[in-house]
This record gives sequence, structure tokens and C-alpha cells, in this order.
Amino acid sequence: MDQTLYQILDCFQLEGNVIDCHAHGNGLINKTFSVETDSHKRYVLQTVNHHIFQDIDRLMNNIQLVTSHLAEQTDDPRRVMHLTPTKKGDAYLAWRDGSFWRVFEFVEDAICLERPETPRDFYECAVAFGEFQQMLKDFPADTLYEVIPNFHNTPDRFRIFREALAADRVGRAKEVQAEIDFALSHEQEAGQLVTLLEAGELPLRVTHNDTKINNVMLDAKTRTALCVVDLDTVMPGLSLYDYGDAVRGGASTGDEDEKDLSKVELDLAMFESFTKGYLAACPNLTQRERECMPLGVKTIALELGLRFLTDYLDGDRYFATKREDQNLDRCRTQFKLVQDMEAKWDQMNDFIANL
Ligand code: GN1
Ligand code: MG
Repeated sequence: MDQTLYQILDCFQLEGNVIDCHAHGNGLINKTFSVETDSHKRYVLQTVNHHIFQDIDRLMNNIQLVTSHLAEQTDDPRRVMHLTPTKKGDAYLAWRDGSFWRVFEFVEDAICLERPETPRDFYECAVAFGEFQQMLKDFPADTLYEVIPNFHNTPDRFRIFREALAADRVGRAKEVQAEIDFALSHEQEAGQLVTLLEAGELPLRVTHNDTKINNVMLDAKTRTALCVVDLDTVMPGLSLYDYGDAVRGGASTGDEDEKDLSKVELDLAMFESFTKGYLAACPNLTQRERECMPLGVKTIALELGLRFLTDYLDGDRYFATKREDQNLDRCRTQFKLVQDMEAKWDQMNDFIANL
């Protein structure tokens, strides 16, 4: 094991001595390790990416506030993430090379899925995110720090996109005219949720903002919902961002970077089962929020496609890539999903209206 990791772990209040530490999971933003000690305790050690997250102190404060609020509402330790403090009692460690580290208790006997294997799995993921929303319904959302300002401010994402397009840093704009046109033709629709929020028609809530299903822990035996992880981007937002991001990811029939777009569509059975699970676990959504659920899915797919396209134009500086054109392929899958939703729009809306 890397000596530095060992020194970092030594700064935390762990039970027992570390006997193993190895890379874990595959997030695009933070590095994660799974740790085991000789007292059979397991932990998750994580760097917090300070290039993306600028104020780690306030980010960690958000996580402490939210996990404490959640912990007050359940007796089951596996239903909430628990931070392990440093020996100095802090929620995280600032290491001498400028990196930041934190430790969570490992959620035992749990699994997390890269993709739902059945609609039932996806239903349970919806329950996990719905319960998260429901348990935080009384938490004052506007007291949370906005970790990434304008994270889902789609009109602002278009402004950044236009800057990247004008700069064309790596000369790629000429290759992607079709994607540019697609994005621009959807600009107005992509801004609708922000308009509704500003008009007070949709409520500001505590949101997770990275509701991929690999951020849900399921009980390994029963495959039922335990809790949600990856709380870095917890901040004020719309429930529809969380719901929409989960559906655009988990109800897609293809991988996020699939090159063969004929494999990518929105699976309506998956959409339906997530929607049912989310509404069952989170009955406090308003009528307006319910009506806007399809728009939530479409908005997030558009926005993420736009973010991938922007990063592609910018020379792949934000999202980690393992191969050439990966961000362009990611953009294309999201835009393909948008097109497919347009074809299935009435079915999506009818399903929600008839629930
Ligand atoms: C990023 O790191 P990861 O995979 O949890 C991104 C999300 C995107 C996702 C797309 C802070 O999340 O917004 O939906 O990639 N997170 C941030 O795969 O930008
Ligand atoms: Mg993640």
C-alpha cells in the first residue's frame, strides 16, 4: 500500500490498524479507496477534488448538516452516511500537498449497481432518492452553501457553452456542427425549469445533484434501498433535477459513452418504475412538480449533453476521459435520449397523469 495513504489514514479516528487500502468505485470527480483494519472495520477514504470544489470547508459543512439531519430520523446506521472525524476532531483532513481527504464508515452488506438489472432494482434506487428528499423536506434548503454555483442553471450552461464555442480552443467546433445546432434548437425549452423556480411555481429543496444509481446503496441480500452516497453536491435545487438525472442515467438502454446510438433509448418500463418508487417514497411533491417530471428528465439530459459538448470543445478539461472523443460520444447519447423522449413524450406524460 502507498505510504502516503497510510500516513493520511493515520490522521483519522479509525478503529484498529489499517491492513488494506485499495482503489474503489469509478467516479469521474473524486478518488475513492476502500480501507480495512485489523478490528474488522471497513472505511471509505476519499480525496475531495479541490479543482472542482472550491470551498472544501463549506462543502464538508453541508455534508455534516445534512447527514446529522438524516441521522436524527432513523435508528438504522445503514440508512445514512457517517463521517469518521480526524484525530483533531475535524470532518476532513487538509494534507501537506494541498489535497483534501475524508473518511466515511463503510456501509456493510450493501451493494451498489452500475446499472439497474431489473425495473425492481431501479424502483429501489428511486426509493432511496425519494426517501432522501422526504427526510430532508423540513431542512431549510437555503441555508446550504451552493457548492457549485449555477450547477443546474441551464441558461448559464448555455452561456458557458457559447464561450467555449467562440474560443474553440482545440479547433473541434467544425466537426460537431450537428450537435451544436441540436443544443441551440433546445435552448429555450432547457431553461423552463429555472423560469418556473424563479416564478415560485416550483419549490427550492435540498437536492443531491448526482443521482446516478451507483450512488445508491442497496441491501446485498434483499436488494432494497439503504441510503444514498456521494453527498458533495448536496445543495439547494429542484427535486426534478435529482429525479431527472436519475432517470436519464438509469433508464437509458445504453452506456453513457456508447458509440452505437441505435442502442440508446429511454426504456419506458424503467422510467415508470423509477417514477413510481420516487413518488411512493416522497409523497410531499407538489402537483406542479409531478406534472413537470418528464420535463425534469429531458432538461437534465439536454443539460448534461451540453456540458459534455462544452468540455469536448474545451479540450476535455472537466470530465475525465479514457479515450479520444469520449466526451463527444457522451454528448451524443444524451442528445439521442432527448430525441427519444420527444418521440415518447405523450406516453411519459400520460403515465404520470394516470398514477
Ligand atoms: C460527474 O463524478 P461523478 O461521475 O459522480 C458530474 C455529474 C454528471 C456525471 C456524468 C460534480 O459525476 O454532474 O452527471 O459526472 N459531477 C460533477 O457521468 O460535475
Ligand atoms: Mg458519483
